[in-house]
Amino acid sequence: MMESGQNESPTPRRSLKCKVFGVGGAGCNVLKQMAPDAPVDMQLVAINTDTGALLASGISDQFVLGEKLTRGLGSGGDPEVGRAAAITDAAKLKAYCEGADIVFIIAGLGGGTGTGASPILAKAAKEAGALVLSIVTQPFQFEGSRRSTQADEGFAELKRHTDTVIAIPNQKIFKLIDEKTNVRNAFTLANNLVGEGVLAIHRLLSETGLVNVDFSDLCSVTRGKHSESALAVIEAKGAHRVEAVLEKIRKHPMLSGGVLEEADSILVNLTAGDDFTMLEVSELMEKISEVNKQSHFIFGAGINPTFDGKISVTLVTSRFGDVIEPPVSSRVGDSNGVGEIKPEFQDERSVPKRSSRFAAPAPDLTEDKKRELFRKAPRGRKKTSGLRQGQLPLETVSKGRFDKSEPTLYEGQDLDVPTYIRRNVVLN
Ligand SMILES: Nc1nc2c(ncn2[C@@H]2O[C@H](COP(=O)(O)OP(=O)(O)OP(=O)(O)O)[C@@H](O)[C@H]2O)c(=O)[nH]1
Ligand SMILES: [Mg+2]
Repeated sequence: MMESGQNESPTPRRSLKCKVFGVGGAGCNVLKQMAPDAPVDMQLVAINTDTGALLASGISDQFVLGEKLTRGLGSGGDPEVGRAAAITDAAKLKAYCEGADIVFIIAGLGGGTGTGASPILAKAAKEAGALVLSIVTQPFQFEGSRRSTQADEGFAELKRHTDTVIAIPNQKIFKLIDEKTNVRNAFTLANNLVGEGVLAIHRLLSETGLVNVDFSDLCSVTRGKHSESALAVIEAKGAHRVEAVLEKIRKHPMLSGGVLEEADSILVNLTAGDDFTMLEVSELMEKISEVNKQSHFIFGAGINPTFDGKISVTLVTSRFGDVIEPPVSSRVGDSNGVGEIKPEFQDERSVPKRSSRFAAPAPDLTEDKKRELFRKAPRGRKKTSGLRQGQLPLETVSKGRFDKSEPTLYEGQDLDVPTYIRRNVVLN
C-alpha cells in the first residue's frame, strides 16, 4: 500500500510571499511566458513605460511607469528616461513590494526601461525589506556597442542595489541551440530559462522536499552580497540520467570559464518524479560538490509527479561582490518621492534626446598626479632639450547630463579619462 500523500502534488511548506516584476519589454515577455506555470501564491507584476507592450503582456497586475513623463510611449531606448520614469513612481513601486519575502526583478538589459528602471525598483524592494533577486538578460553581440555599454552600466547599477543578479547573456543562448535558430525562438528559449529559474527557486523554498532548503539558507548566501550569478537548468532522462546530468553540467555554456569552480556559493535544486531514489540524490550531490570544495553549497531535492522519468537540476552559482550600501540620502522613499532624479527629467514635457557626442572632462588631478605629469617623459621617448613640459591649459568640458554617470570601465581603466592621462604621457 502506498503511503498517504505519496501521489499528491507537493505540499507548500510555508507561504512565501513572492513577487515577480517584469520590467520593460523583455521582462514582460518573460512574465507572459511563465504565467501559465506560476503558482497561485506568486504575484506577477508587469511594468513598462510602453502602454502597448504592457497590454500585450496580458498580465492582470500591471502599470505604466512614469506615465506623465513618457506618456506611455516608451523610453526611446534611453536608460535615463527609464530611470526617471521609475523614480517618479518610486512610492508606488515600494508600496507594491511591501510585505514580500522575495522580490524577483526580470528585465532585458540594453534598452531604456529595463536597464534604467530595474535598479530603482531594486532599491524600493530593499527598502521594503525584501530579499531582491534580479534575473536579467544581456544583449546579443549583433545588437551593437551602445546596447552593450548601456547593459554593462545598468548591470553595475543593479548589482549595487540587489542581493544577487543572475546574468543570462543572450549570446550564450545560441550555444544551447542551433545557431541558425531565429532570434524570436532564441528569445523564447531565454525567456523559458529565466522563468524556469524563478519557478525553480520558488519550488526550492516552498515545496516539501526530500532535502529542504529554507528561506534563511538562501538569505545566508545572498542577502547583502551584491553577487553576480549564473543560472543553468539541466534535464536528463533514461537509465543513465545521473551520468547524463553530470556530463551536461560539465559542458554547459552558462557554466563555462570557471563559473562553477570559482563560485563563492552554489545553490542546487534537484527535482524528479516519484521514481527519484535517495541513491541518485546523494550521488548527484556528492559529484556536484566535488567540483568546488571551497564553495558554500545549498542543496535542495524534491519530488514533483509532473517530472516523472526525468531529473531536473537548477544551479545558481554566485560570486560575491563588494558590499556597498547606497547612501541614505539617495533612498527612493525620500519624502519628496523623487530621490536622485536629474533636473532635466523633472520637467515632465522633456523626454530628452541622447546627445551624439560629449567631450570627456579633464579629471581632477591630485598634487601628486600633477607632479608626476610634469616629470620628464617616460623612457624610450626621444630626448628633448631638457626643458620641462608644463601641463597644457585644458579647459574642463562638462559631460552635460552624463556628468554623474558611472565611468566606462574596461579592463580596470576608466575610458572617459583621456588616454594621455591614463598612460601618464607628457604632451609636448
Ligand atoms: N530574452 C529576451 N530578451 C529580449 C526580449 N526582448 C528584448 N530582449 C533583450 O532585452 C534588451 C532590451 O529590450 P527591451 O526589453 O525590449 O527594452 P526595454 O527595457 O523595454 O526598453 P525600451 O523599449 O528601450 O524602453 C534587448 O536589447 C534584447 O537583448 C525577449 O523577449 N526575450
Ligand atoms: Mg520597451
